[in-house]
Amino acid sequence: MLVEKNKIASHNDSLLSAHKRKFDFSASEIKNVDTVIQKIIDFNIAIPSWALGTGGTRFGRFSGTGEPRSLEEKMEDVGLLHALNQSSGAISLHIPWDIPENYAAIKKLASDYGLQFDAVNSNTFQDQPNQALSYKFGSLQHVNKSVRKQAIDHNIEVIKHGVELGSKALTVWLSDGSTFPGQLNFRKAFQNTLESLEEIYGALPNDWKMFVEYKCCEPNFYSMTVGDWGQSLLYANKLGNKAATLVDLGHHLPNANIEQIVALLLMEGKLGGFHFNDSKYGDDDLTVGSMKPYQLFLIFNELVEGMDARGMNHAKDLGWMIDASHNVKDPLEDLLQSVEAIQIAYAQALLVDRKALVLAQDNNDVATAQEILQDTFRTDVRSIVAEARLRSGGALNPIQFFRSEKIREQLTKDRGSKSVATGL
Ligand SMILES: [Mn+2]
Repeated sequence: MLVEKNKIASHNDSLLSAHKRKFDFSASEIKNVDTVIQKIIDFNIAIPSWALGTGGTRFGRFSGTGEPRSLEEKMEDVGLLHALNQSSGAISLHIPWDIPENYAAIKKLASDYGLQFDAVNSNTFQDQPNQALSYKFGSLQHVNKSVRKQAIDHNIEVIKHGVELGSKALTVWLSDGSTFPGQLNFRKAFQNTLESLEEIYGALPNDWKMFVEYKCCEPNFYSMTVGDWGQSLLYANKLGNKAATLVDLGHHLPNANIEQIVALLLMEGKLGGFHFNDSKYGDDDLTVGSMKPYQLFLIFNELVEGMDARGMNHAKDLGWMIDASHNVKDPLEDLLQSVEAIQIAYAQALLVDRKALVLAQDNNDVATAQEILQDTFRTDVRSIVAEARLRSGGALNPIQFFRSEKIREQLTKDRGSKSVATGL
């Protein structure tokens, strides 16, 4: 389903005068507002193919309606999001849930929707039907070489799919670890994993990156073989220039200072990409910015400062992706909220008075440093983000448009009320 441009235009017309009032006020307070808006326009966030259906918990899954039944329909959904916000112009595929049957047709569909293919994701955290060997006791770390080989081959196959589609990165997230003390020799598990990753790394094309994602716990509850940024960085450093750490906001122990992790990884040139979500207790996979918006802003503050210090392009030099699961909300509405939360935090980070902050830091003026950050965080930039959407052809209020145009109802009519997104 393609959103008609004239419908977005009439939606925007109906909201224009109220928007203009708010925008003129906000813009008058911001230096170089057009530069800020252009940076927001350039900044796209990839949508993972698994976030388009209703997720579930280990207790149950309560499906929505009109969920995408195929890769083509998942792309249709991302195309819808991108049409509304003009900032979701990439999809991240999960193999084997989304194996393309016809590369040319899928690439044509992507270009019809204005989408790129972001990082491809491998899956050795579950067994697939007809799989020869089980990952019950790990994959790349496994004590049995043949299991490791099977997992390595899978990752290389994922790279091949990505090459056909024009992806430039492989994200490896491992559920490997142990659940009870004594189950695993940590050093052997690390070395097996490193050797396996080296083989996968060897199959990466020259212009590709490998993102090593870490997670503190779950599904293993005693040790994770890539459990934190230190372990991920060890692997990435040993692997080489094409390997980097991927930070998923939900994969830390409670109260971890994620902004500091981000700052140091960036300093080392080893931050590869981001998985955005939010959480209160663990890997809750909640809507970005719904729990800890100040933390999100502080992370973006480090990202902008650190990327500028290295002369990096904000939009292109790191991988930006949402990684969330929607148990009670419409996935598309949730993703629209998530993208907007990211844009707000990014816009605010662009507004931080860097010179004043450095001066305050150099003078140990703690109160001023705090004032600078909090004052920026409390600045309402929603109309600036809306203006970026307006200028790039998106909707001033994507969720309002989604509802008033009855998009979910139309998808339900097309796909049925009992469709289940593949892979979940
Ligand atoms: Mn993730």
